[in-house]
Amino acid sequence: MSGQTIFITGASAGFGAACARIFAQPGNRLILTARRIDPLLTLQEELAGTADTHIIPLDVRDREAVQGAVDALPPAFREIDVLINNAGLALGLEPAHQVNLDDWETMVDTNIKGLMYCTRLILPGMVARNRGHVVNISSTASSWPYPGGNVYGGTKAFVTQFSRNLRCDLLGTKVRVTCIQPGMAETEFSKVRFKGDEEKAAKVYEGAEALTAGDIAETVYWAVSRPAHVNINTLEVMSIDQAWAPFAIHREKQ
Ligand code: NDP
Ligand code: 8X3
Repeated sequence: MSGQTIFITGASAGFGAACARIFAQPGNRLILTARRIDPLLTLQEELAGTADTHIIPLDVRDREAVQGAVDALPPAFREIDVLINNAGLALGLEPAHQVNLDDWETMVDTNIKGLMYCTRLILPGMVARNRGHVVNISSTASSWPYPGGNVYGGTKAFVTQFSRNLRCDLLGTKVRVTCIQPGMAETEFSKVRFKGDEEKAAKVYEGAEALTAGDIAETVYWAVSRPAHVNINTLEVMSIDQAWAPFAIHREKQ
């Protein structure tokens, strides 16, 4: 895993930052992107001496900015080997008929369109070099519905199916595609979902041992470090304290 150039979206927190830490090895070059520059600078400082890093303040919803960021990569960082499409978010848990439509739009723009832009702009180089790996962070919410998961789960279902379709398009090349579907993991995810309400966010994980960002980074690292002829298609990863619910049945009062 040395000599790799790794482009990570959403590297300012959670899974993305943990991926940066695990891939930070001598000889690797990390491109760390997110909207917030301060945590990226802190991470860059932390990783100094372990890997070369290039940080880019980037909102993946901004197609031109993604194009500009890819076009302006310094020569040493241009040949991307691994793209970790991780930037994403859930907003709210309201039922569909009460939800804030702007929140739905933000999730679509980030989780679907942002991931599309990064993939479309970085993939041609991988195909031209006949080498590369796209890792898409989906979710258990892509397969398993839950109340309030409405558009968030829908965006992650897109990520899962898009990953499979990419595999079809890339057949005949040596470019790999992996889709990771994590379950409940304690990061800034719930704080973002509940718009800064830390108490509500903490309740999501209360009394249970959630996955950590490091668990998911290890999973990504494992998938990427398989021999070049092995493609890990999809991995669903859950905490031991999480499982599926039974079917919900509404009963009229008896
Ligand atoms: P965090 O909130 O801790 O991290 C999310 C990251 O995404 C941040 O670095 C944030 O950076 C970045 N991000 C959000 N919006 C944008 C944007 N428009 N442009 C660029 N970067 C953006 O959450 P997680 O680490 O948990 O989430 C990472 C991914 O994992 C997401 O796709 C999420 O849906 C998925 N996931 C999370 C699970 C969980 O339980 N935690 C489970 C399953 C999947 P910044 O705000 O600085 O832009
Ligand atoms: C995050 C996990 O269950 O909150 O994707 O949707 S969940």
